[in-house]
Amino acid sequence: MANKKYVIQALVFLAVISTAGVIIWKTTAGTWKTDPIATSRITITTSAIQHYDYQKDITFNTTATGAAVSTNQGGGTITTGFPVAVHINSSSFPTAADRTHFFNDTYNPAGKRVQFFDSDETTVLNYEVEYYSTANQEALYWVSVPTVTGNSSTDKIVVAYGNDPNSSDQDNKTGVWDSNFKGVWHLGEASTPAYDSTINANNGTWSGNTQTTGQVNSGANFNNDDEITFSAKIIPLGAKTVSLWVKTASDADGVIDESGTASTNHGSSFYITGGKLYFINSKATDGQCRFSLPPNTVINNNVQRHCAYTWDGTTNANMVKAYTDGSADGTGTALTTESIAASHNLKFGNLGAPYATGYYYTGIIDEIRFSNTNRSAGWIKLEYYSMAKTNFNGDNGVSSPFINFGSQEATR
Ligand SMILES: [Ca+2]
Ligand SMILES: [Ca+2]
Ligand SMILES: [Ca+2]
Repeated sequence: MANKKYVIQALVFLAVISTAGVIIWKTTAGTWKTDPIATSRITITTSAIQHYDYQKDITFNTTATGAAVSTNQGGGTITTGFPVAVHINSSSFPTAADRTHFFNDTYNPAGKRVQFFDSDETTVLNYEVEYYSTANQEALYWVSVPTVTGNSSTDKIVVAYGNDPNSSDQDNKTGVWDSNFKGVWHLGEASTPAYDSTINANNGTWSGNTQTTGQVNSGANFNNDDEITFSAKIIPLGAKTVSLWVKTASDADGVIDESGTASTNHGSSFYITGGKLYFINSKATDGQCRFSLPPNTVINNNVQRHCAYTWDGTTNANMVKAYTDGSADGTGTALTTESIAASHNLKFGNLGAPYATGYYYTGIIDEIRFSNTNRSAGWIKLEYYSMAKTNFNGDNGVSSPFINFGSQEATR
């Protein structure tokens, strides 16, 4: 970033001495370009879209034919944006020559030299690279979109590539996940640690798990004796959202846990019984359930399911909510509020001690997220649709696309 500032200052100086002139440069495609915004040079950075060779629109459809979300999601600034999964492959980049421009080891090493812009083609968007392979010509980016407009088919961002005007990595993963996110685990690793992409860096320890195809890039496989453990209690107290993808091989046992079932245990558990992934929260005072919410939907084994749970932290009626595959799927009411930390440090794939024996999960888990706020129904629906078509084994049978990729264009 220091280098970038230095270059920006140099360009500001350049503007002072050349205000009467027209700035031109030669692109890597071999054509000369003039600077269309030379008169506002003070705002330009070296990552201005004109400094790349190619651009492609990424358009969001939140109308009834897409994600069917009527309200705006995200905030007005980059740091409170909505994270969208952008999957670059032969589907989104169907032309082989276009993929060659994107997957270019000179201009885009490790996938971190491209730039995402808002629709104004000026506002730079934060992004995280979860996966990038030149050999496979496939990549998975998380891009923070300032606002995804409800009931719109024209809202878009732009990816710019070809050329490397900054000669420095442009990714900024902690800028993608806003301060409401308290943990985001992509589970794309093959071994310890299980990285948390948020600024909190709550990384976990793999124990026996193997990497496998998940819903979004890789996920973690659990075969009834594996777990990912943490050295802290991480599920937020009170208002919270917990979401994940599961593809079960068995219809029972602990998926996420900071609690147990004994009278002295308290905190949140996510536990499958009877084929339903319950959200259970127990009280510190007597260990009894504050609430126990089963979704309406039975999770069928061997099917990717997006499961999300929210609680506003109050005892108001029906403010504990379950969502399955982006749709409302049951509510509950908390008996009391929550003010005491959970009994056990966080675990994925098992219940906390003393219940570690016999309560292991069997199946795949991917993309676990914790937030310290109860996300809206629209937010959760968009999370589902943003991720539903990123399955590296196919597109999950989702028939109403949220993301559409335009054709490659020379930068304007
Ligand atoms: Ca993943
Ligand atoms: Ca095992
Ligand atoms: Ca089990």
